[in-house]
Order: sequence, then structure tokens, then C-alpha cells
Amino acid sequence: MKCVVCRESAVIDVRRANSNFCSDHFLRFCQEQMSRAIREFDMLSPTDRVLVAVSGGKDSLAVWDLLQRSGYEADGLYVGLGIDGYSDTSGVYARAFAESRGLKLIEIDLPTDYGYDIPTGARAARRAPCSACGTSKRHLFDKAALEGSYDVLVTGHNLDDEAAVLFGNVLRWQTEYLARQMPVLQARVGFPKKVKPLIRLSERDTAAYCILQSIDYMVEECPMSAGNKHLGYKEALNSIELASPGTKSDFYSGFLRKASALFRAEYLEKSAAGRDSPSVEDLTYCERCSAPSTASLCAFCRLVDKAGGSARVGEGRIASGLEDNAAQSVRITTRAERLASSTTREVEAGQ
Ligand code: Q46
Ligand code: ZN
Ligand code: ZN
Repeated sequence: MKCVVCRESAVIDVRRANSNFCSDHFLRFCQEQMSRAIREFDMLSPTDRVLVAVSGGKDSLAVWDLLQRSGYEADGLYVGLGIDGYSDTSGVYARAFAESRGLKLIEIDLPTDYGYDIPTGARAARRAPCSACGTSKRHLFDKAALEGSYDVLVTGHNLDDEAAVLFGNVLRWQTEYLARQMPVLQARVGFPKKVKPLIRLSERDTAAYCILQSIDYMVEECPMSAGNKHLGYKEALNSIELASPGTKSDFYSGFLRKASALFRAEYLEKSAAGRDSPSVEDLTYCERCSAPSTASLCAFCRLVDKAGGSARVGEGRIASGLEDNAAQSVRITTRAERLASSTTREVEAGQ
């Protein structure tokens, strides 16, 4: 097996690209795929301050590594979820990566800072663990990005993740979700810009990237993921991909090129007519944490209450963990005002 670029011995085959690569050219391939996604969807500009949501797994560490190698100013954010046998170890990987490269890692720990963990919080709120986890992470990611005056929040979602979500949304024709399934979500009042630079790389690619770059990552999956329907969608897509390489990528990229705008147009039309999501006039703010909300308390603060935690402990902890910079609050306020005038979308459904 020879590298398609240099004809040296190849270490990996990328069947969807009908290509084999040596180590150097595979690493370059990953960098190019990320750069192409960033350019194509206008995800980042070179001067952006970037916050990367880091779990300690292969995808988030790969994207952080790729971004800093591309010259972006990128800090990491790790949220400890208090999941036994998972959270402590994943934090070790995130910290080790940051230390090895001299990068800044902001840490928030749910049990310490908010008084609850995901398993007990989910039970108390009678919700699936991943649902309680999603609410918690979205809130904390958004808050940290805004309070830290970051321009963009980056997540490590890859092609397999996005194709599986798309598959699930199509199976149930969840048109509102289809309208919002974009690799870039622009900033709006109370929410930072969010981007997914790894949409052109598969899980296998990011695992190989980490191995070739000697990045130690958490291999074990979160124990709460058992039974998660997206795992089933991934398996289904993998068996199709095995028989017909490139299908997964065609499915997702074809959606973005050919169908996404149609769902989006319908969704925006409904929103403008007031038949769907609340408009900016309906926007209120959580009376405890000031996050945008459709009720007096936002979904996160309601979850904290049900879980018997205390948001106030964590609110102070996040603020003190971020840059203590007087200009920062001015910048956040200015940005929030600018966004408020252009925002008409829902505020609590999560991005
Ligand atoms: S961490 Fe959280 Fe995932 Fe674990 S509880 Fe579910 S959502 S599976 S990415
Ligand atoms: Zn080569
Ligand atoms: Zn709140």
C-alpha cells in the first residue's frame, strides 16, 4: 500500500477518498480537510479568539491540536460531569494535553461548582442522562465563551456525528432540527458563535490523527452513552459505508449543499410569522443567571434546582476562572446589543 502523494509506504487508507497516505501526508490531509471546512463555511478568521470544548476524547483534542498548529489562538474548556469511571480520567487527558503544549485550559466541575453530577441530576429531573448533560454543557459552554469574550466556540463534532444526527432527523422528519443542523451557528443574543471544523473528518481519521501526533486521549466511551440512539444510527451508517465507501460523506455534504437551505427557509418563514419559535420581542432572561430564557428560570437553573445543586456557587467560580479584565464586560455588552437587533430565533432549544 503506497501513499498517493509521495509513493512511500502508506500507514492508512481513506476509502471514501480512494486514497492511501503515509504519516506525513495523512496529517496534512487532516489539516487540509479542516482548513477547507473553515473556509467553505466561514467558520473562523485568523484573529479570532477561540474556545474549544474539550472532553479528553480524540475529536476535541484533535481539533484543538489542529487549530493551534494552524496558528489560531485557542484555549480549552473542560466540564467535569461527575460520571463515575469516566469524568476523572477524561479530565486527566485534557489537562495533560494542555500542559504538554502550554495551552490554557479553563475547568468547570459540576459536582464542585454546581453541587450535582449528571447521573443524580438526570434521575432527580426524570430525564435521560444525555439530555441533562446536554443542557448542562450547552449552558456552561455558552456562558464561558461569552464571559471570556471569545469570538467562537469550537466543538469536535466529526463527520460520523453529523451524519448520525442527520440520519435521525431525517428518519423522523424533524424539519426544525434539519433547519438548524449547520456546521456554523452565528452568534445571537446570549449565545456565542459555534462552529464544527471537523465535519470533513471521520472518527477513524481523528483517532489516527491522535495516534500519529502522539496525543493520548480517552478511548473509553462515556458509560451513559449505552442505549443512545445515535450510536445505533452510526452503526447503520457504518454498515452502509462499508459496502459503499463515501456514502456517509455524500449524505451529509449533499444535505448541506442541496437541502439545508430549503428547510432553513421554511423555518425562518414560520419564525417570522410567529407560528414557531419565540421572536426577540418574547426574549426574557433567567432571573438567576441572566441567560436568555423563555421562562423566569432557564432550563439549566431549573435542572440545578431539581438536582438539589446551587448555581450561585458555580456562577462565581466560572467568573473567577476567566480573565479578570475590565474591558471584557464592555465588549460583552456591546456585542449583546449588536446581536439583539438581529436575532429572531428561539432561545432555549439549544444549538
Ligand atoms: S458525555 Fe454526556 Fe455524552 Fe455521556 S452523558 Fe451522554 S451526552 S454520552 S457526548
Ligand atoms: Zn506520503
Ligand atoms: Zn439560569
